[in-house]
Amino acid sequence: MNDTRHGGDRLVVVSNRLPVVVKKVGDMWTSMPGSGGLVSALAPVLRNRGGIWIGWSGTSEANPVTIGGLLQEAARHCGYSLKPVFLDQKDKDEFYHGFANEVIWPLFHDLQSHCNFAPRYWQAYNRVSRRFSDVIMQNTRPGDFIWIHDYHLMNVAQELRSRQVTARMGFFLHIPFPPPDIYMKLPWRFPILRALLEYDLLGFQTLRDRRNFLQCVRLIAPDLAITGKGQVVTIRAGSRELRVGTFPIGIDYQDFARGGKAEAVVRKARALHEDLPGRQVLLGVDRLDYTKGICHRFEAFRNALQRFPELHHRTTLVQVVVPSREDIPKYNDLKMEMERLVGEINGQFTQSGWVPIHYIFRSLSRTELLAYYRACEIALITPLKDGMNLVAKEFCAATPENDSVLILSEFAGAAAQLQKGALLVNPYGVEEVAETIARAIAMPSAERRTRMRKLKRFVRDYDIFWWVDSFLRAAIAKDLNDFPAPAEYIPRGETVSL
Ligand code: ADQ
Repeated sequence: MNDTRHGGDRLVVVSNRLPVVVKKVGDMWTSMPGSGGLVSALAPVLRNRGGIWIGWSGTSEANPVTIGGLLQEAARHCGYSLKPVFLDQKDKDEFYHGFANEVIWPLFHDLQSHCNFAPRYWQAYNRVSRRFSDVIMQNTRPGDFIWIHDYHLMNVAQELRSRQVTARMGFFLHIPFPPPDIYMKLPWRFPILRALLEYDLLGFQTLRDRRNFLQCVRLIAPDLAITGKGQVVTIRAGSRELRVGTFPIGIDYQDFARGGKAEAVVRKARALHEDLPGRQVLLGVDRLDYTKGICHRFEAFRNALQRFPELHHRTTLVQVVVPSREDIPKYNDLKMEMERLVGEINGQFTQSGWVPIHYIFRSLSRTELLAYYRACEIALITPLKDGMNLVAKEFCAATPENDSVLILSEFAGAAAQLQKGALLVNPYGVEEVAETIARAIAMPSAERRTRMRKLKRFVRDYDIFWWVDSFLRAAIAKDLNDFPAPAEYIPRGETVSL
């Protein structure tokens, strides 16, 4: 183990992807901010704490020297070091596209019919766990806290323990954990459960996910002692003891609340709404993914337009989709299906001066994203299943209090926290969602305000810093303040955000 520049123990974050991705633009390799919920949540937390983030750079083509140089440069701006794990094309195909995205992702979102249980994917999963473990061993020392994230890396603690690593290790699952009748379909169900039991702390988004996990554990080991109640319980497995908790992830509330009021955002939001005069605008913002329920949402909107003609000209759905995993055929099929539906619905209902669906397929800048949160009156967030869904929380933080409504799937983890202020729907119920859209559009201002106040309070009180502190306290009885920035990481001038 090396890197003993600083005294004290460090926070080491390990995730499949680094918060920056290395990409070729023209002839030049360059680094740019990563996207997705995990990066959005963790980047502000680690900033300027002198810790380490270990992960894949997102390319299997650039050479290690190029990647190393770009990451070193990016690290200067974010206040923690970035250590790359190198994956080759075979790993990318079989581990990332294969085991992660064709086995665990669909199964854990209850979509077993989307799974491909190819045995070579499991071999790749273990091979990549070893590769991550190599980099973790090279960059950590016994006093560090190693915090491993998400479904790509469930086996890593077991691999490290087999190499006698004694550092404390925590794991957080950002996606749902399925109920036993679904989980038990997984051909590698027992080794994965056993591997998870090697962590010192396991964190889930909701009580539902933790309950599902504990039910699966009881099936393989009925005599394990599970004690305690509340946010964190304890499992005793022989001489080992591990804690299992629920830690619903939050956002940097103040940053979104402030950002929503910034002058450039307010200006842009006004311009967006001027293009949609006299309308209540519905907003969907999602990564391209079949779990997000985008096609069901379009069908619900079509149903609303059919059954409530008074909505014509009075509402528009703005659907933003961020490109993601496009080289996986299922995702490309989804894109084509979405585009077909948008064309069909717009063809069916468009009239002079009114187009029902505005469809945007690209990543937005932060200013644009905030402007949409601010400009649109109703967020329509209807995943078929979602670990949490940060977009719901970001909308609540950035939108004005007086005039906004959140329609939220009851199968998003966020529903457990936001149920008192949001209108909850079953995303499979096209008619139910259509009626809820009509109800939201007709909702009086006073009710909107009461609901949105509750939502904002919840998102503010349980923000990303609360999440990190409660995880760290349960894991190592420390919080974020116990990881202060070493002098060389305190930035001079403005912090560049990743
Ligand atoms: P994701 O599936 O990526 O995260 P989500 O929680 O909604 O889903 O996060 C998406 C993030 O991407 C948000 O922070 C959002 O701001 C950003 N984003 C969305 N659209 C964008 C756009 N057009 N341009 C730029 N940025 C955009 C996974 C799990 C979730 C869980 C998170 C965190 O699937 O359930 O909430 O991790 O734990």
